[in-house]
Amino acid sequence: MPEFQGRVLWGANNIFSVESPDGTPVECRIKGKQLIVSDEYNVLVPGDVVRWEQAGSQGMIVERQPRRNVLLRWNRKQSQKQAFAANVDLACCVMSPVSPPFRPRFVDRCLVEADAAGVPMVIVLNKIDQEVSEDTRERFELWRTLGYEVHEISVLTGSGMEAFKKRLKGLTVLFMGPSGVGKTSMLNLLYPEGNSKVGKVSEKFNRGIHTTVLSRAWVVPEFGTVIDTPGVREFEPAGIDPQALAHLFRDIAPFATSCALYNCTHTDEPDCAVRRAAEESLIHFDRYESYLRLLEAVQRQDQERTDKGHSK
Ligand SMILES: Nc1nc2c(ncn2[C@@H]2O[C@H](COP(=O)(O)OP(=O)(O)OP(=O)(O)O)[C@@H](O)[C@H]2O)c(=O)[nH]1
Ligand SMILES: [Mg+2]
Ligand SMILES: [Zn+2]
Repeated sequence: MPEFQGRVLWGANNIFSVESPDGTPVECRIKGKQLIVSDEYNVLVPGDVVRWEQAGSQGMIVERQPRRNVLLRWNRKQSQKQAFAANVDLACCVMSPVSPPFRPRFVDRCLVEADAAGVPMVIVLNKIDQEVSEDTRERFELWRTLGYEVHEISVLTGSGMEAFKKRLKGLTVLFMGPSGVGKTSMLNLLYPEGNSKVGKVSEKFNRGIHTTVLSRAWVVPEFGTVIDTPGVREFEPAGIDPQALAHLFRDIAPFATSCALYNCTHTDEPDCAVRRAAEESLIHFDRYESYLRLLEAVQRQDQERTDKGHSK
């Protein structure tokens, strides 16, 4: 039986669109039960590389190749971690300044997941044709000083697009962020032929209306691959050990390392070096707040996972 290897572009209801050797997508199903892994909510995600056999006009997926990296989020409904993209060269956390509103803690969480997964991440501020507040500017400055790359763009006016395009060229990139920030608009600018649907921002609630419903990889000829994902209301990184969390905040890590207390959670322990640094403003109060809230989330995940009998 002829056998091939290709990337998963998207999947729905256990049918997957997989790249064939000539680039055209082939509809594939998973052969038997061999790919079912008990603790995974999503066995195959955009970017996964699979081996598949030709079966008439369709394909049968027989194996998932080892992943170079995988991005995870916590699925609260299922109390389980959920992969949403694999083998990504560059992840973009996309924000807008006012409509929908800028959400620094959302960005902090994306950065933590990307660092934990070993995926380089850039922060993209789209819609800079809109007013950018001083507070927002300050937060972006802070990320820059922490070594994170920032791109300020506007799909509407084209501002910053040339440098941004240059940065993405030749890569498999992922767009993630809240609904309505313009992820699909960015994709459409790079690949108008894809004709992807763009939605409006609700005037009443000042947030997106969840236009994109499926994570999907788009192969953009002579450019690269873009994985566009549905906007999420909340983003919770998954698979992170609460003890390791402080080390994933670049500005908190040095203090966590020097914290004399064994197993310190850096919350309310006396003599905690992190807490002291936050009180002395050596750590930005908002970043420390991000840490505290995320710590609660990953501790809660641990509990939910145990209750459900899932392993780590
Ligand atoms: N002012 C302004 N509006 C923009 C810009 N880019 C996108 N938009 C608008 O923002 C709205 C939402 O865009 P989408 O591309 O659908 O947003 P999304 O992030 O893909 O949203 P979901 O698919 O729901 O996650 C649309 O009305 C776009 O026209 C920009 O640079 N400036
Ligand atoms: Mg979209
Ligand atoms: Zn401490």
